Amino acid sequence: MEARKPLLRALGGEAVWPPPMWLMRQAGRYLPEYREIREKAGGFIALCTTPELAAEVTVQPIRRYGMDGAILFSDILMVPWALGQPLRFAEGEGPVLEPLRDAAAIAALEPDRLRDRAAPIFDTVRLTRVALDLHAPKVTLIGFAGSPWTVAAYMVEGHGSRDFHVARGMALADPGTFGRLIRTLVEATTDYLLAQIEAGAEAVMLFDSWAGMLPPSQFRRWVIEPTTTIVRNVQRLHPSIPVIGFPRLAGPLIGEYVARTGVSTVAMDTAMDPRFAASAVPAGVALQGNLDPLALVAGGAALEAETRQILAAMRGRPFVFNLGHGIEKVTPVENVAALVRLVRGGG
Ligand code: 1CP
Repeated sequence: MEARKPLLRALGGEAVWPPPMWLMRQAGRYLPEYREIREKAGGFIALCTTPELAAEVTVQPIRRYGMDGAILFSDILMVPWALGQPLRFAEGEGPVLEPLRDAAAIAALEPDRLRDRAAPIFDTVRLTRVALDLHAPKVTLIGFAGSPWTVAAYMVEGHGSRDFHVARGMALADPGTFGRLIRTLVEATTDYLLAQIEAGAEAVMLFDSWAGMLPPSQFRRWVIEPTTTIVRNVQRLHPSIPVIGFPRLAGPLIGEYVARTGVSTVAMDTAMDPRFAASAVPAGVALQGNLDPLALVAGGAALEAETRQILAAMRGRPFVFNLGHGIEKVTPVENVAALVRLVRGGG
């Protein structure tokens, strides 16, 4: 029964066609039903930590579009929050953390308290799984976390940034201190993903949105090595749970990333040529991606042409259709419906 879910089959290395699909940030502000619940919750953290509301938002895109995957509604920055770093989501400004700049601040993080603080997030996973088993038994529940490099970049910088100068500077100038933060995050992220799996997540994804700003030596040290440890930790206890890696803008390092980390599936970003990825990654490893979110905003002929090109490149191999980055807030809901019809048609 489990193994028959199309998304799990593809993540497990089967060439399912038409490919299963879901979209990064498929729950969110482009959906009127999301905006309604967000309003009701008050704030973003309140929404992420109120299991009934977060579970409702997680299933909204399933109800509206019938996606193959439901991704837990939460945020990569809920791990720093659960480690005790003050976090707020300012309206129209994105996340704001109290920046972490020295060894003392890193030593004050509390990995021992993560499971306690993040308990409502694991309850969301449990509630969502019950709802899916009941109403959408073919849908796979995906848990997630940010990868240590990307999460550390936000923790050090304190907010989003075009180039994360402070974090990259610390990684180069004081690798001992930065390494300590990364080790804390490896431990915390492992624990956080294991708890999601224990609560019912059937696959997990590691978002490394800022992987591509590092030079190769730093990419190996801060992206590949920590990811490898987390994947090994998860697979040791849960060998059948697929792990999806998203090393955004890794470019030609995508092959090395897959070979060394042992991820089951690699998510391609918008800039990645799917034909290159197919040649760089072993045929048994699934690829996921990578429609330009702006093609989904544009709709019409552009959406159709871009979608068909990806489908043609991926036909015959294990593949999950997705975007190359998160859905844009201005995406018309009817364009998402048109995309689902296109992908279900198989190109
Ligand atoms: O007010 C709101 O509604 C806040 C907008 C929002 C939403 C809907 C944020 C703030 N996070 C989320 C949800 C979210 N974030 C999900 C939910 C599940 C789904 O996909 O439907 C996921 C998987 C994330 C992951 C995430 N958060 C990433 C990795 C993926 C990516 O887009 O690169 C990153 C980098 C973040 C940080 C973050 N959280 C929110 C914002 C606006 C940002 C980006 C901040 C920045 O760099 O400027």
